[in-house]
Amino acid sequence: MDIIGYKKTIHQPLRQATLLFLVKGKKVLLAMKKRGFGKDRWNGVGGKLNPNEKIEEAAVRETQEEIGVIPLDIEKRAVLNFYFPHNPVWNQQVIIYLAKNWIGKPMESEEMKPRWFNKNDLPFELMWPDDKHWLPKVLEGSNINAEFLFGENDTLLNFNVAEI
Ligand code: 6OG
Repeated sequence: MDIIGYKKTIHQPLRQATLLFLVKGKKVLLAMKKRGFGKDRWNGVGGKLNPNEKIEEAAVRETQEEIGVIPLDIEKRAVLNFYFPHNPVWNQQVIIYLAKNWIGKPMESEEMKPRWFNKNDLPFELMWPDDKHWLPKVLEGSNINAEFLFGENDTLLNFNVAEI
């Protein structure tokens, strides 16, 4: 199964989700997901849109809910399409944002436990397998469009990453 072949079998637009990273100088904030999709992995913060919500509103709301800070001046930096042919309800388009300014101090919630990491020392073995292919580029300043095809057990089968 390749990405082009699988995309031909999909007839509705991908459901959207947000993913936001706070950055401070050489550091980036990741959060350990404590439950649900992506449990036990470090990731940015985000989630699905509520009905009638704009994507930027969802990015801000999810950040506030998950780590208790209100991001200001969010920058859209990547669009990632994820395909899971063995479980298509997981198919999603994730919009990546960075924020350099925010109100409040990151704190733990029921869903996420935040921690600062050096941008050049990220815990990729405890992150989604796609992250190493796009997150360093985004943190260095690139804008990215990418697509990833996953197999069983979150195995990354195929991907395309374009800097735009
Ligand atoms: P909820 O379903 O819990 O939101 N997400 C991914 N993040 C990374 N880094 N890699 C992936 O590869 C991802 N797939 C989804 C989007 C899920 C959160 O996880 C992100 C959302 O922020 C497959 O509401």
